[in-house]
Amino acid sequence: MSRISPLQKARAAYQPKLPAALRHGAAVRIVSGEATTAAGDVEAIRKLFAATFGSPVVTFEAAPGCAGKAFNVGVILSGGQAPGGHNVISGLFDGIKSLSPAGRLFGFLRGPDGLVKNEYMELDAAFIDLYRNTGGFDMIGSGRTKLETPEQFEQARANCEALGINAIVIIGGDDSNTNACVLAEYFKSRQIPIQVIGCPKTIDGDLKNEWIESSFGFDTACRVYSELIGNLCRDANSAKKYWHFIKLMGRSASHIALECALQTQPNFAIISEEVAAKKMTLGQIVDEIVAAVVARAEKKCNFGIVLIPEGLIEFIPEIKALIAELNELLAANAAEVDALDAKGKAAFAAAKLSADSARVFKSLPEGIQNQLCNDRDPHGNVQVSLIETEKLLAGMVKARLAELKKAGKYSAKFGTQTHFFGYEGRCAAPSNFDADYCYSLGYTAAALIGAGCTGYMASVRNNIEGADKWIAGGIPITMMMNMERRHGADKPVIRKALVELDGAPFKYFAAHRAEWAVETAYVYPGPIQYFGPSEVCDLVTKTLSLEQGKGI
Ligand code: FBP
Repeated sequence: MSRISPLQKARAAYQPKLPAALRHGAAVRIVSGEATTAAGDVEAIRKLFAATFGSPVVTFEAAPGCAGKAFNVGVILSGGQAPGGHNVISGLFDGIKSLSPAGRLFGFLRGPDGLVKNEYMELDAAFIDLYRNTGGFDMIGSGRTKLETPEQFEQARANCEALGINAIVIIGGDDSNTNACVLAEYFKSRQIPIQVIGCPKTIDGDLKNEWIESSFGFDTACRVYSELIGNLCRDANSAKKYWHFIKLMGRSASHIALECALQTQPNFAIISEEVAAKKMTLGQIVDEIVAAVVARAEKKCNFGIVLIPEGLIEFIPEIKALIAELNELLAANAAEVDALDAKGKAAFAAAKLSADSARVFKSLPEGIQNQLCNDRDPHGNVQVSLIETEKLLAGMVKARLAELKKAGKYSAKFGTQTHFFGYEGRCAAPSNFDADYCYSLGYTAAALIGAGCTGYMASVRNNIEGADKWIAGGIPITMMMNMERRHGADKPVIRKALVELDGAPFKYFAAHRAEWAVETAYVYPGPIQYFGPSEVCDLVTKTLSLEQGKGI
């Protein structure tokens, strides 16, 4: 790293805060709760995880002067980038060293692949110092390889044994933590002395439950998007000539869209989970946006902001059915379809689809019809996340307004701009919250390793309070699992958290959205503040604040 920015230099000196129980090091006193079960399908989970099932939730108490033993630990970053990953590794490093200075940390390179292929580097103090409080996963890289086969587990065992590694820490989302649990079970059931600990990562915010209040990176990513949305709100309100349609990353769940709506108060925000619950059609969504545009036009406000969650398309029942039919149809006629040009493929689909799906397909703009037929993954499935829903909705709203104009029911001008915010936020320098939270998660992982735990996820709770009041400990991963149908088979998985329509964050949004639709009630959050008064630097998300019963 040759040249660093002044902010990065100043930020390197930031000392993340730790929960009180970890202030004296990662050698802690363990407080064990009751034996646990599973989130669902208890008997099936018990059977599949006979060695690790039922472990108690553990929390820590400080044990000043207590010494630990030397651990060699391997760490993996898994899946999409999320701000704070480097701080999890720094916290883990410092925690291991607090147990014993002889402890060593190895980083497996480019994700789970590194563990299987034995591609690694030892992480020493000087190297760790280069990455403290920085964004990104470039320290050791990440990857999306799934760790799930016995062959991979055997490779992992052999590679760990060769390096003298006693524990593996997997930093990942719900799937990666599910795999961490399967790996822990594999080792424990065979008396292989390698512990496995998971850490909850993903900007999507969908890895959370009673014990994991949020996944790391969600806070920072939402702040970056909200800053950008706030800037667009201000631009819209200044120029008064555009409606901005903004798609936000987040895969299936709409947590990011909801949090950004709570931070910026846009004119319209779609929450996919509500669309699915109300079985809304694309036409109904368009109608609702049109109603807001018309209402604002009556107040001479021919501008606005619409937030769209990345996963929306799959939550619209009629589009979900269309995509499923298209997947079957195009796969079954692959040879014939492949020989056609883009237009020909769309015509083929329109002719062969069921009447309902053909109607929906024909109602879509030509560009989207082409995307549905042409942009397919190696398995032949539509690549839903590539569909430009922001352009789709902007185009459909425009077409509907043109009809209204013809009918003499609307006379204003309607200009649009479209945006997609996703990658912009995934590698931002972690906010104070994420810097502290991630460092604490890494340190907690070290404490769990020191206490001999395996099959646990590091948990740092009570995040609404200052870090000294945070509760650090470990949650048995089996406790978060249930059985779900995946690729034609029943699999044990961590239950994904979607936006709850009876949860406080959605209720707050629902109670205010009618006013935000018509009024110009924007809030401009501005950029993340790393230095300055605590009330602007040490914030938590609105989602967390509302979920924990505090106002916003
Ligand atoms: P994770 O679930 O692995 O944390 O990934 C988050 C995410 O940023 C999603 O929001 C997005 O849909 C996806 O990754 C994009 O993946 P890719 O980096 O492969 O384009």
